[in-house]
Amino acid sequence: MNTLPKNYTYQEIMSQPEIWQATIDNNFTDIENIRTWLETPRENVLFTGCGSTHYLSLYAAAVWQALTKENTRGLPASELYLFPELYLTKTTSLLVAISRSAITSETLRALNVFQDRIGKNNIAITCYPERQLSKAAKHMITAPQAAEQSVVQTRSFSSMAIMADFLAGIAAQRNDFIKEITSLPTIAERLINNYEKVFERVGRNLEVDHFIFLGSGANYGIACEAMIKMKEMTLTHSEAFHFLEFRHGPKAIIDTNVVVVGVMSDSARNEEAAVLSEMRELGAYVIALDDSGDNLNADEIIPLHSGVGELLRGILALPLLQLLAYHRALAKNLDPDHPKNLSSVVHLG
Ligand code: F1P
Repeated sequence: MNTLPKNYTYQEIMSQPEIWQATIDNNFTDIENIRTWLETPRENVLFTGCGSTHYLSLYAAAVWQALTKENTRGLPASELYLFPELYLTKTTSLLVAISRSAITSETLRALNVFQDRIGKNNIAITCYPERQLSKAAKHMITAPQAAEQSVVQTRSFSSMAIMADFLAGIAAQRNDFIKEITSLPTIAERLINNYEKVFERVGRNLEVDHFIFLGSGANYGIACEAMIKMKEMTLTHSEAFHFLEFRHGPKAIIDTNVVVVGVMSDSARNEEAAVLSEMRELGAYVIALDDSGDNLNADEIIPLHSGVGELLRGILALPLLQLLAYHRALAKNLDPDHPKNLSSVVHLG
């Protein structure tokens, strides 16, 4: 182990395959019990969190709606407790509150407002089963082993995403989807072994000073998470967009100092590939994470060869996008465990 860097973040990123497996082993035998939590009919479903877990809520809500066909949205916890009338409806029937720490003030307040105004079903997804959010929620699904020492969420984010996908698979009675989730640890191990060097090389190139992460559909939440990892760990300007939205103005910043990373879907692959090709022609350094990797105009093509559907591809991209930020942090002599200005939890008075 003495070959590993001394910081926590690297070890936590690299441990994701085994931590995902532990998360699956600890939770995926509980299907029948969890099925009793998911009362029907459900009409409007909300996912919420803060920072990384807000972005996780965007991803999880997209997966839930794609599988269940229920009207589902993800939103920041601050929005839910400060402007409940904008988000709660007469038929809102479930809140899933996501928080690594289970003590973020905004998320606790959002759950409280939901329970007061809706009084319906709610589930916490977290790494700390013994803390406030877990105790206040009606149900919880947890991954204690995924918690980090680092301020930066890496394996906790991806493990909580796996638990959210598991819930969606149960809600939609999609055992095939749940089975696909169980294949993720082995695929991630292969991808990390095969491609860490690519993301280390790009991360260490300090002539780059701007990162753009593109993701559409369920991958937009993943693109947002990659963006915040780059910001938190490396203090570099980074942004996330839906693929085709990037053409509508933001592409003005494209130049040879910009890296564009695309997390590709199947549904919109052709349109997404066209955006990446255009940005490369404008001078950007383009990285495409795609299942086949065929016929793409990019500087780096990462064929995931996952064999899983597009709703799970973003989780497989996460360790590599975390490594991109991690290696850039080291190249900039920054401490990835303790990002400037940040703490692990935001407590409000
Ligand atoms: C939420 C959060 C993190 C962020 C930072 C501060 O934490 O905003 O997303 O990266 O660590 O806290 P949590 O509610 O998921 O514990």
